[in-house]
Amino acid sequence: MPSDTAGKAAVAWEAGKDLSIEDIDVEAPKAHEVRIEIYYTGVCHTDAYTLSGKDPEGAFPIVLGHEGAGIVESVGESVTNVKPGDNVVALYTPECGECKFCKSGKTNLCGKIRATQGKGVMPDGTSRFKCKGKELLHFMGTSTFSQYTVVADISVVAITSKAPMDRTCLLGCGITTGYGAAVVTADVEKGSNVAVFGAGCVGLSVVQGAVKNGAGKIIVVDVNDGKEAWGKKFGATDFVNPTKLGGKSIQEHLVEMTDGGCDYTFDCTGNVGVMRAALEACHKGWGQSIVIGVAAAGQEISTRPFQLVTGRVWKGCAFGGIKGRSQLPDLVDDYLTGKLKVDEFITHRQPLDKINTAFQDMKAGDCIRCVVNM
Ligand code: NAD
Ligand code: AHE
Ligand code: ZN
Ligand code: ZN
Repeated sequence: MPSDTAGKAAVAWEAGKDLSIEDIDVEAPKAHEVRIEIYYTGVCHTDAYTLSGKDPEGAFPIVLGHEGAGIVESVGESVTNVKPGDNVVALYTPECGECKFCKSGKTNLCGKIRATQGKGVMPDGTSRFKCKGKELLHFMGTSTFSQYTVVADISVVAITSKAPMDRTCLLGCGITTGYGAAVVTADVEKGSNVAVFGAGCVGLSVVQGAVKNGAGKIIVVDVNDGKEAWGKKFGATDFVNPTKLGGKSIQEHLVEMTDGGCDYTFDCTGNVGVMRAALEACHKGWGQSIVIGVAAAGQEISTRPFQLVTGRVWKGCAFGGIKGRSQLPDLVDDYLTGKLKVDEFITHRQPLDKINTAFQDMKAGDCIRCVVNM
């Protein structure tokens, strides 16, 4: 039977404050739980969003982080899908295979532990983390900013040990999200015209997915001119800076560029004004706009209903619509055989004790992803 352990973690004690590196106690995994030694974690904008205090589900103190790779250190009773020593990626979108959602064949959202995950606790309603006598909350069912974390067994997938963990961690969110949005959620058709709003890790991954599916025009839209080269590196055909259109709206410009509108557009900014523009840049009758960006509490999207009456479709996805346990191992194989770019997204690296610098890096215009060595 595994016993309790201890390790370092970056703790968010309060909203809006820097993370603090602490020694924390990590309880042994209970039945259907897995304790992972996290080796590497990415830092995603969603971590910064929750830390900012704008996430209605955000509560403190908490161990953030949801883009992590590591090795299974121990397992609780009745765990059959992974074993100590397995290389794994933590999954904030679990896959139980049994719930109404998993069985529907229509979504990757699993309902089994979503309620407790959103409250920052394990499925039995308690936390496995303690620091200075206080319980710490879990985040997105993963809490990868800790050297040891405990997750539900349905929130972890074993992958080949041939893939380096300092890269596979990024498959825990950003890359899979954008790539899946293009390849699974939109299922972009060959020759179709695509516009990607926001060329961060998520947007560039959409570009990668659109290239894979043989899209025609792939137009990157970003307010940062530095993102033109990034878009082209991943296979975009065009770049537009919407602030440099001399008063013309971005939707009007894209409609002109694509003979009536795009077949698929993707919001990868989290800005509700951009989401509207992305919908309105779609082709009448069939254009689809996929919302990926996370907007803060209280923000709402709007458009004239006429946009939908005339056939445009507004939808969205989490984790790209990818089912982590079923589909992530194949993405790792694609990476190893050179079919999926991963290394190219890593622009910055930091050690755990510099994780606050990693957050600053992320907010700088030249950062695609910063990987933290735990
Ligand atoms: P990022 O900050 O690295 O990239 C966003 C890009 O958008 C930047 O290049 C920025 O210059 C650009 N941008 C900002 N305002 C713009 C505007 N008005 N018009 C055009 N471009 C604009 O972020 P990221 O890591 O790629 O994440 C993108 C979004 O996706 C975030 O909101 C994040 O929280 C969300 N996200 C969602 C999921 C999901 O499952 N739905 C998963 C991961 C991330
Ligand atoms: N708690 C937030 C929700 C944020 C959100 O939409 N999260 C995405 C993943 S972002 C990863 O970087 C997600 O998985 N959504 C589906 C779900 O079930 O949470 C809020 O705003 O309330
Ligand atoms: Zn994320
Ligand atoms: Zn399920």
